[in-house]
Amino acid sequence: MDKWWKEQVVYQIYPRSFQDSNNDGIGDIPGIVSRLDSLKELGVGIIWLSPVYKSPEYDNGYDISDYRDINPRFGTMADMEHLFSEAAKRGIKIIMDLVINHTSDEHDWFIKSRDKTSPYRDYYIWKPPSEDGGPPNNWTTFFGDDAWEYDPESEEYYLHLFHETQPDLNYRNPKVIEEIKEIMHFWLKKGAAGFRCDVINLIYKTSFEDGIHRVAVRGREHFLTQEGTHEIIKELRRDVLSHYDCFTVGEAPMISLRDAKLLTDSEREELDMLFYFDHLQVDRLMEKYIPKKFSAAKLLKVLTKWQQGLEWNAVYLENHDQPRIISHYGNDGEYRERSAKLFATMLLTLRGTVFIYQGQEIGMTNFDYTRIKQLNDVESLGVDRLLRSYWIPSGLRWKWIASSSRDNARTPYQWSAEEGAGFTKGTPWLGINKNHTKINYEEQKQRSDSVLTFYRNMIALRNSNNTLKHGEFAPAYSDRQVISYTRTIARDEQFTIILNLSGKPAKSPFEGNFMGKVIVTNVGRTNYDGNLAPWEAVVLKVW
Ligand code: ISL
Ligand code: CA
Repeated sequence: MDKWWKEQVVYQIYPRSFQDSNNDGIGDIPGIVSRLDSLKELGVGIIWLSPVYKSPEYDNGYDISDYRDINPRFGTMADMEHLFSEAAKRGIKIIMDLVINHTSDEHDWFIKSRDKTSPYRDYYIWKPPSEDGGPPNNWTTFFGDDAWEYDPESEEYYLHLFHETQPDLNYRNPKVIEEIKEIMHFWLKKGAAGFRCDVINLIYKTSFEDGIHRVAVRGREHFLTQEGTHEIIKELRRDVLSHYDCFTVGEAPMISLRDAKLLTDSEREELDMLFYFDHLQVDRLMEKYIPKKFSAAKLLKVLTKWQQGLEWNAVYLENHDQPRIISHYGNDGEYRERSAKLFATMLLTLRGTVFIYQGQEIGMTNFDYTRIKQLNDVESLGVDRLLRSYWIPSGLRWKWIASSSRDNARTPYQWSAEEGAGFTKGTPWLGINKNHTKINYEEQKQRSDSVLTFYRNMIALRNSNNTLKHGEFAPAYSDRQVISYTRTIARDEQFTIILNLSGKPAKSPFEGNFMGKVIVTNVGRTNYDGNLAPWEAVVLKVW
């Protein structure tokens, strides 16, 4: 059998929004334990758990103040150990979120590093002001601000590529790398089956020269996937990961295919797979937020580039940083369920390890907020400031932010139609979408034509079919509405997948002379005649 992590579907849990068990309005670990049976029924084999470590939560846990302890708002270490064992009883493994590009500014290391004479000073990137007394260079963060924060005590700046409460670690310091190895051993010994490696392609900064002029993330050419990063990942794999039966999936903003190959080709022994972003930016300028026209043909081109370009992919359409796919590329109104099933079909027929994000399996939509004050996300608020500095009027700012904000994916899970959506009986930390009365797990669990049932069936098909897991991907057809691709194991089996990514009827070129048995449909089709209804997905078994 190939590597077990190529055979299973992964389910990402964002703990603060999944299930609250003590009615403080925040999801927690005991809440996750209480929902494990629903994940088992769904057919997932691995959970990716977003950070539950001690944190002041300026970036909702991606700012860690103690890697070896649990945020009391999520529970205790005993709760975490109980989650590992309860998941294992159900044959479910858990990978942890490894956030090592930066820590929280409340981490003990950083508190000590504020003292210029401390041995921890060199754990971070401290620099004196430039001649004019300003920041050491012109870099800017992923959240729209300057990347340097001045510390009047020690009269130097420290680097942070994200929020100012997330100081970047210094990977030129071997002591930092040794600390990270110990943290990885700690969680692997606890039972973690591997790691999702947060912004792993940013960790090594080759130089601190000014970056070329850009609107966002200025200076990236000095820290995006540098040679030093490859060396460190190889070392972590050699000294830690290779001693356990585990896997890694890197998250790599702005990654090129060339660099992604270097990070994931198996003979290089670095990462096992990678989250890239291109396929979710087909209708966006500058990574996110600024919309441009969607093109189905462009999406197939991008999917093909990555499906054929990498030895193995991590395939996903949603996570805690992305808008809900049916609101982003689909239709979250009249054809909500049908378009949700279309994207389930796309996701579960692509080659690679499949990642499903909580709520995607019940067709949750973007939030129903109407103004920026309702948002929590530090990125959305930073982008609003950045757009305001370019005199973008507030109405347009809100339109762009509402369509891309990370809070779209962070509204509490909609378990039932009751008040609190079955997520909490307290006041939720983030507003629950009012559409939970219609879109919820309980309502769909028993319904044979629900999005949830469709995901369960697609996952079962995927889990049982070698061609859908390992078959070769090839583009078959595309136009402004329709994309089609095949999955093939030579002399064994071939599927053709045809997706109408539009709200209008469409035709595909396989009309008439096309043979193939319908094995998946989201419109109750029994035989295929080349016509496609709005948002229709069909999978044909050709031979
Ligand atoms: O999608 C993004 C870039 O296009 C950003 O939303 C995201 O911040 C970036 O991908 C990095 O994400 C990761 O690191 C951040 C944290 O805020 C995100 O939640 C995490 O997924 C800093 O740790
Ligand atoms: Ca709670």
